[in-house]
Amino acid sequence: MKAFKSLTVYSEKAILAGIFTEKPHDDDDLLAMEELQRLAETAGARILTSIVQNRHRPDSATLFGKGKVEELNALAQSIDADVVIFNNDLTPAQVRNLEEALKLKVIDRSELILDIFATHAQTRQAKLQVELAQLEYTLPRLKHLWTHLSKIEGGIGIGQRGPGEKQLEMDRRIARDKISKLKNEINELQAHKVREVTARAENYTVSLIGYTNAGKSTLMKRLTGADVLVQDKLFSTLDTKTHTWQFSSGQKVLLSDTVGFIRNLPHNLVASFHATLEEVSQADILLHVIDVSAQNAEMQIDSVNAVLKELKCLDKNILLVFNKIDLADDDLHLSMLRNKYPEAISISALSGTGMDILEKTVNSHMHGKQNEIELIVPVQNGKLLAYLSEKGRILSKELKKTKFHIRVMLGNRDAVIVKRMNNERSSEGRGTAE
Ligand SMILES: Nc1nc2c(ncn2[C@@H]2O[C@H](COP(=O)(O)OP(=O)(O)OP(=O)(O)O)[C@@H](O)[C@H]2O)c(=O)[nH]1
Ligand SMILES: [Mg+2]
Repeated sequence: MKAFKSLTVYSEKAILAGIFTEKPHDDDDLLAMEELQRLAETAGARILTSIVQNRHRPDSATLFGKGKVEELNALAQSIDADVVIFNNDLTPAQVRNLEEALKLKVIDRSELILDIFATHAQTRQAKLQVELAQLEYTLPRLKHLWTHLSKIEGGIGIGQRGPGEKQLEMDRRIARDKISKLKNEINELQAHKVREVTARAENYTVSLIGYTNAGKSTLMKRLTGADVLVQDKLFSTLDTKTHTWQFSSGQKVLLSDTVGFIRNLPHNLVASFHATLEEVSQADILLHVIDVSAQNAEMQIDSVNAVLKELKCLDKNILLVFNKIDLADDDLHLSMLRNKYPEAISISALSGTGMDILEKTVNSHMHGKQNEIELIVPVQNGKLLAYLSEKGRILSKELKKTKFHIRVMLGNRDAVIVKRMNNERSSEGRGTAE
């Protein structure tokens, strides 16, 4: 795949560009451009300036209108830019047309995010997942890259297959093979991780989720003492790390840190990180960490909920955690958020404020939703015993003659199921409930 252009914008001189389709554009548009700037800075680009256009319908060939492309061209030449980064998603044809018109590298927000993920990936699994996302992103674009090349080579006759076309087929096959290999390898790594976590299944699991830069890793560090990477950059954490969080009562739970979310997260990335995010769907409680000092905290909450919906996690036990309250000097904004989300817990992961309330709330949720049940189960009832160890937290298990005496913590629904399973057996004269 020689036709790949270099993705990285590290130390390149960049112009940020965006199109606002709403007239007049609102604060959210401006905040989106600010976010693009933070993303570009995180990727290491040197931002020279930005250019926006209000246009109800983006141009299908070049996104910007003709006049605006000319203006951008003149601007890029006068300040000697290396790359233009668009906030809007570009079609492969738009990228090609803009690159031809500007004689510059052009990338969109999704590519920029892929670039950041590629440079931040540390673990083998994160690296494989990023590679998968990049390949999935490039596969539909290969056609355009090779058609482009064939034209340069003099075009292809009707019914005749040019070198570009043959190469395209080969590249597609190579890319598809690579994609399925990567998927297999990622699934194997994830299965290994899940086995490790299941081995500790008697523990409760809590996952930290939230918009990128909300302070998840800072909270992880504060609660578990783990030495995790914290920085004022987007997407610092790309893989799940699990550490033990010990309550003041001595009780222990497993706490996982995860990759941050962002609005319009490129679909390829969500799909590629599915394995990592699966841990989120298996957690008993999700702590949704929110940076209340961000002006667009509500949009961030909605974006996180959109990803949770995609992961089918919205019906999970989710606690909202307002973080960075030490920074929230806009009382009005904070009280508006508190009115809207009265159940949220306010903390500062940095200073430690609110850790006791957070611990108490998690603790009461753990027990509030759980039931302690005692059962007498015949050793032959393998199905029920397997169900108990999968769904419950076994507190004690004692074999008396041919029956296990078990005390187990179970959620409401599982408690009903287990009692029914045990009653079915006892009606056959082989088991007894409580
Ligand atoms: N003032 C203040 N800063 C905080 C607080 N919590 C986190 N930060 C800062 O916010 C920035 C991001 O923190 P991280 O913990 O890396 O955020 P994250 O959610 O893990 O971010 P990603 O992994 O990049 O998605 C860092 O500069 C932290 O020092 C807080 O309670 N108060
Ligand atoms: Mg982090």
